[in-house]
Amino acid sequence: MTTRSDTTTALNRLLAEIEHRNPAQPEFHQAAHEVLETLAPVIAARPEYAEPGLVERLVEPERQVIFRVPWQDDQGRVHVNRGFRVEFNSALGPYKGGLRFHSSVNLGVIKFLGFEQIFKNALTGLGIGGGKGGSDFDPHGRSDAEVMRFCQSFMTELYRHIGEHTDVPAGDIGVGGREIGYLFGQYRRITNRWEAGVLTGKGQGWGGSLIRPEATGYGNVLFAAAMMRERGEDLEGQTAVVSGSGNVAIYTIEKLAALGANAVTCSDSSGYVVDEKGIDLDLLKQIKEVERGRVDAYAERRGASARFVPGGRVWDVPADIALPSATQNELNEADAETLIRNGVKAVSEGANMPATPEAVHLLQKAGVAFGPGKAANAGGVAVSALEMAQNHARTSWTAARVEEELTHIMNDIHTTCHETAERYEAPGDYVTGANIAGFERVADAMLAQGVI
Ligand code: NDP
Ligand code: 2IT
Repeated sequence: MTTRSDTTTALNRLLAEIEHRNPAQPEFHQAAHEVLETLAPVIAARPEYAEPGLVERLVEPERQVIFRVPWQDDQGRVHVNRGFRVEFNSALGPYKGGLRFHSSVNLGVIKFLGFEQIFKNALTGLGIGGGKGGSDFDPHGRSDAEVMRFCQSFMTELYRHIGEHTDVPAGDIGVGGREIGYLFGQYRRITNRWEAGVLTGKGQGWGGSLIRPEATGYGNVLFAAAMMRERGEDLEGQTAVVSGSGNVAIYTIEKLAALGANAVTCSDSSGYVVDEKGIDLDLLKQIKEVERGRVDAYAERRGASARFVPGGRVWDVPADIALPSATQNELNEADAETLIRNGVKAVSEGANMPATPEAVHLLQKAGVAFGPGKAANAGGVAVSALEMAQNHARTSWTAARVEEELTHIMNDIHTTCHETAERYEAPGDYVTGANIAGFERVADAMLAQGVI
């Protein structure tokens, strides 16, 4: 019989091996620690999960592709970026996950994101495996023509690795509707196939699903609302701090307003804006989605209620709930202390791994409801899977239908995480609930499919 302490010892040995075999990948180590540290109770309780090699297979990607992406800027200069696609696990369905274009991208970052994606996608219950890709290309300040040439070069290699039944990329940081359009065009040109289901986040009118742009932010607010309900409260009248000002942040702010809460901040890598009257979404969308500008322009144009704090941290602004929606490790221990001191009730992760392990620990210890990204931000990939379903059936659903499905999926994920945490004697611990529930689904499929 395997005891919990034997299991913990074995998992710790595996974590040391992961660090040794994957040097210089701190984000991947962090993600692996965060998941494996919560699995001992389920592995000890269900002996089939202690099968040698199961967890070892789970932490090793099925396939990792790294390629050169050469492209020419508007002055004719040649740039060489690096492209990645990590196909992590396909036990539940085709690899599924976004592409990130950001100067900080490297193999370790893509592996952390791909690893998280396995469990997130399992939690949706929609039959999708886990993968992630991207490039260290920085789209800031690049013209549309430069972005198009980059995307075309990127797809000229990526196309041979993806397909509607194989691997289905989508957007992430630096990849939105514009980039998905260029990528899809090049895929169609090279393959001579109208294969709508090969990418998600497509435009309306050529295979995109209504509500996909909104889905991650809307879903995170629905998850936060479910956590608040569990505490006997709702979002009505609550003040929220939101970081980021991209796709996830914008539709988080929109849904908060729809549910009667007030988001008073947004940010980008230059600093943050605090707006006492609440963020004016029309203005923010104009600056970020149309002009591709910086958040200080928001404060300049909004008038007296708003100010820009260069280089500051949104977590200094007092609020009832916090929704980090920019990037990994953007909310540290000191930020968690500030949030707790200011009386925060819930933190729900729109971004992937935005809170450091020390911050998560502090928040949970203080009794703050904490929604981990792999559960709270699963709405985006869930609606991507609904986009694939619509593409397959050559149909498109109404916005109301997609939103109804999204609401159902987010509530279901919340219930699953909540109940799983209770089952493993960690009531209210959504991190443990999400990790174990996602793990059970993937591990069961891997065991059934043999040693591959
Ligand atoms: P966008 O590119 O649309 O927006 C990213 C925002 O975060 C920008 O405001 C950007 O500011 C800011 N940001 C990015 N990197 C940093 C950094 N290193 N430091 C400070 N600010 C930063 O991306 P998304 O909104 O799509 O993604 C945001 C987060 O949500 C990511 O963690 C992503 O993985 C996650 N996510 C996204 C999903 C989706 O469907 N798009 C689904 C699930 C999770 P700046 O422009 O100055 O860089
Ligand atoms: O992190 C994520 O879940 C995403 N970037 C969305 C992935 C997707 O395939 O829609």
